[in-house]
Amino acid sequence: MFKKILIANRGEIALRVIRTCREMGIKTVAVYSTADKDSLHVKFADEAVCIGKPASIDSYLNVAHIMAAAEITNADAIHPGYGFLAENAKFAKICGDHGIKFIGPTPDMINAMGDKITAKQTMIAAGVPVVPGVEGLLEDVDHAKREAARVGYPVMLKATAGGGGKGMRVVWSEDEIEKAFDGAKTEAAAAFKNDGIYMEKFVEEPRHIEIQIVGDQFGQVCHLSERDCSIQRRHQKLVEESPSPFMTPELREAMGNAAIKAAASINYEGVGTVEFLVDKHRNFYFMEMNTRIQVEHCVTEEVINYDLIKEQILIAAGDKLTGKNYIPVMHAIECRINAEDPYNDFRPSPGKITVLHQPGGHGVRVDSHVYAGYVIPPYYDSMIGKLISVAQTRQEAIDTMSRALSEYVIEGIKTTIPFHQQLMKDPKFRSGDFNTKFLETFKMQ
Ligand code: MV4
Repeated sequence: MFKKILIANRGEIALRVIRTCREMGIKTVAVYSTADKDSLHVKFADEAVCIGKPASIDSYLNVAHIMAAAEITNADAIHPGYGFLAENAKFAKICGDHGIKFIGPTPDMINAMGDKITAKQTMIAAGVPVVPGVEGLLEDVDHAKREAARVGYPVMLKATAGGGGKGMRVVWSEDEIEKAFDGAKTEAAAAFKNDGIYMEKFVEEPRHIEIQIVGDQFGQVCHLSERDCSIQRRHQKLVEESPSPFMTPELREAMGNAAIKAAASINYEGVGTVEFLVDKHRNFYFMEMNTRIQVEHCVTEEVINYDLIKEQILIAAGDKLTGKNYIPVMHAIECRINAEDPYNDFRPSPGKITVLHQPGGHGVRVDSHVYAGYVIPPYYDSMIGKLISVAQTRQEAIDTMSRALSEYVIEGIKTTIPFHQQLMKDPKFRSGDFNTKFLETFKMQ
């Protein structure tokens, strides 16, 4: 087992990893930017090393500084968390080259899923359902026009280096395609330095349902059931839950098996998530695979009673899986608490938290790095915590969430708490009748 893990991240996920390490008797090293010197992850780790100025590029993305911190503290593994370097194959390779275990998949596995066309071709070969469309890149506008006529409008143009909505366009008819193709290409080139575009049939009003998987170093892959992440705004998830209100035992079995096939086809090692689009007829299609721990991993932990960070560490150290898949025995909901103003187009609201009271009690979990007096820096994402409710049924989990939200006091900044309070009362949300378009028409009262 590892003796000392460096956490190449900040905020709540750094704290989350430190907590499990402490339970496992593993020493921890925090790294931090000058903007984060007063952060809890710095205080709670056994050691802490400053790795640079506030901008991510100078600190949490600065590979040389992070490797130097690992060498001087004698860390034998690095946990990347999510975001920053978590899906950076070059960083995973550099860790290996320095004899430091990267807690996650190998560089080859990260690359296989990082390029979306490659990933889709791998899925087709593995027998995982994908959205019908064109295999490979679109050469030019004329090629796009010919293929769109064959696939049938509406179609979607996507960036092969994309994910998260950048370089993506819906095209409803031929007269729109030239502008959409050029726009997607320009946007992809600017965002990813890769302007490769491909085409799919547009799936209307889909749900976003993802399957958590885990694979060991010996080729065994298991699934840990689904999370419904359909409550998103501009590709930012705001609420996740498990089980999905749209799930059936048959669909779970089929999607679970597809996710296992997807991961097993690349001999996947570590925890990962296979994202699917699910249409109203319960047809499901591979969308992409995330080769990291995700923000919303907690809802899975709560419904199957399983520490996913501990599992990541055990697998990285060479433990074998039992081969068992897990089905939810509870219902969990996660609300992302962001320093944003929901009455003002979710505008970021960094600054000092003057008063803080976090909820507690039966069925409530808070994963957060903030405290009274903490100043939220403007340099990073605006998530300041996650509130998770757990109960035997969905209705009870919603009621527990409403109660917990009503106890949450954060003064000095604006937060997404009022949004979540309103959502928990929404009849459509309460009935489970929602898809990825739900928030487009949601209005704050
Ligand atoms: C789609 C789609 C409909 N049809 N692909 C959004 C992010 C990127 N990973 C893929 N996305 C989508 N791909 C086809 N063929 C609709 C979306 C989409 C979406 C997906 C999941 C959650 C929220 C979304 C919001 C808008 C569009």
